[in-house]
Amino acid sequence: MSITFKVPSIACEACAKTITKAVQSEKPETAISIDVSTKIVTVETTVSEETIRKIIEGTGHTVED
Ligand SMILES: [Cu+2]
Repeated sequence: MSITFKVPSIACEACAKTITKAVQSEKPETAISIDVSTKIVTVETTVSEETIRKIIEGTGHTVED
């Protein structure tokens, strides 16, 4: 399942790396790509949207509804 999130607090490549690392350390089977310019996070995963959202929020970033 492919899910996209808008994360307006992503400002640079380091933010993207932080989020990528957090998601992949908790859910290693998840493929994640982040477009820093559009602040769109795309994940390919079997876990729920809510789970991924919580991981992203756990890094201090804000996911737009
Ligand atoms: Cu940053």
